[in-house]
Amino acid sequence: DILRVAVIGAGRMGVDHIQRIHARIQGAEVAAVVDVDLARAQAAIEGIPGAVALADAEEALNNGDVNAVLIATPGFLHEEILLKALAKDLPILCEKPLTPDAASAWKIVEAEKELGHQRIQVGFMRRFDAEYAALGAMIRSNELGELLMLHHQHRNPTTPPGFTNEMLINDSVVHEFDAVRFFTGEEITSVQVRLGKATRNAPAGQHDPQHVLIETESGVLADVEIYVNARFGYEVATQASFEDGIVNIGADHGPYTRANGRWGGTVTPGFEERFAAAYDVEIQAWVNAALRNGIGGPSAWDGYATAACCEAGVEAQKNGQKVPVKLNPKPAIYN
Ligand code: ISE
Repeated sequence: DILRVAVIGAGRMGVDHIQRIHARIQGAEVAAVVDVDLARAQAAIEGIPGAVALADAEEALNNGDVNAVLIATPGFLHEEILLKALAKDLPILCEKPLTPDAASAWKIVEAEKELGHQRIQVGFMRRFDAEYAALGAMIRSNELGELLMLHHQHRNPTTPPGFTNEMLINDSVVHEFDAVRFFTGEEITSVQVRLGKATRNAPAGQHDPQHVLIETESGVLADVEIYVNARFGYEVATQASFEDGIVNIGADHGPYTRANGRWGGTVTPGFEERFAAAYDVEIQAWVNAALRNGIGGPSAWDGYATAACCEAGVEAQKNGQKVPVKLNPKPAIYN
């Protein structure tokens, strides 16, 4: 059996996944690439035998050669494609965010509930990063006692054109919402955002950096520095404070070199490089599970719960208050 994947969206992440599926993933091939800009879709299938370039997602879903979908369009376009792909009962890998707000994400959860089984895996790739997985295991083992606090740094060198102030929450901090839920195994109960002194390097309309304070059901506090025009490169790191110790992940990585009067390593340029291995493991897990009619990672419920956090976060950006996160009851298919 083989997954014949239609990749919807030939932007930065779509192209990265197309290359990954073509070169490294077992059990899957790129069957179609869709982009509103057909030339971009054509460029993306170059060197991939048997793949077609299309300008319309529906055409790809109706193509008899396609039996799975990877959605890599901007988040606000996900809902429509998700509903169409679910109606065809296709395995779906949907890049984050599932959708940008709770009401639209809940529609997706309801459609999947109606279908009666899980078909959507959401692209929270950090769960597949080796250090994230190791910290998750330490938390669950209780070897350092209870986890008390999480401190996250999330820094990007720059943002693409059209990256709005809301997208600092919806596209960037959405990863920390998922990470906090993944680490604690709890839902998030409130989000607060503080806007402090801003960099001169942010484009008009974006306040950067921002400080986000997250609280979970048991009272674990997690703070996030989201800083998306940090210039120097890309960094995603976490420090976890336990009753009996402190654990750091993600900040620096070898090789560290001493030479010519200097010591140190190299700065990672972007998320594709930082999470290259995690993306490979993520997509392979999806393919393996999809071939057995399941999902191999975060679910539409995780997409919905984080969308509710994003909605609270965007409100909190505006009013500076601690905004509660309210979730609908979890449907049984997610237990
Ligand atoms: C981007 O969309 C991602 O998903 C990256 O992981 C994140 O670091 C970045 O801030 C987002 O814009």
